Amino acid sequence: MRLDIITCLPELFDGPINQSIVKRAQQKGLVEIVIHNLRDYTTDKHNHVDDYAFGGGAGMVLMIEPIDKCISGLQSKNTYDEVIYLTPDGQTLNQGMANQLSLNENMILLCGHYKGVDQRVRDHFVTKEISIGDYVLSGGELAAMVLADSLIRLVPGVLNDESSALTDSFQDNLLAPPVYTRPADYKGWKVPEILTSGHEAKIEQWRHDEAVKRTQERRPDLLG
Ligand code: 6GU
Repeated sequence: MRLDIITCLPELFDGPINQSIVKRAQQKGLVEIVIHNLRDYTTDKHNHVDDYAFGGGAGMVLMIEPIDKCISGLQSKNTYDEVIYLTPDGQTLNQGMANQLSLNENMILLCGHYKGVDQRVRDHFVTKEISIGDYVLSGGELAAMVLADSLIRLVPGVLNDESSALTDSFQDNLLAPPVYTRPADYKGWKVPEILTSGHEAKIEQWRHDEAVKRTQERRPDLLG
């Protein structure tokens, strides 16, 4: 999977996206993340990426020209399955969307900022608009990192067996069951006996029952 991320704050991507699982995925050659600084695609001498909104009002709007130059340049070299714009008025990300998107090979992620991007970018370049929840962030960068992480861990070979994506919360619309590790008795707080019984089928049944119970208690909306 290759992700081309377009941003006017490239330094933000020096952080979490280069750590841990995502870092290992890149080192293994399973995933390539390329950050593009919008400022590198400006044509004016002050390298402006944004301007005042036509019609007035507070907040700057990202201009179409640098975005066009960046996206068109990428599309002339590679074919992309999606051009995703991260925006609070997009479709709310969930595990089902992450599963589907993880099947794609190449995607462009466009991070909005300030008051967003010129609507013509959305009309003519963007194929999908995604939000990561009903709250407002200062820009699309954190949302792009959240989306990227949720996709990368689903790429075959990225996770080792012990962190299998199949048993995560939200797979099968169920929350994950409780987990325990040694010691089996800590200050009298005991691990459920079934988990140390060695009875595999019973343990699977217990985990499923606990997952359903937890989902009923915390997220009945997931059960429909
Ligand atoms: Cl994708 N962008 C911004 N700016 N805020 C958000 C968001 C995205 N998703 C939730 N809040």
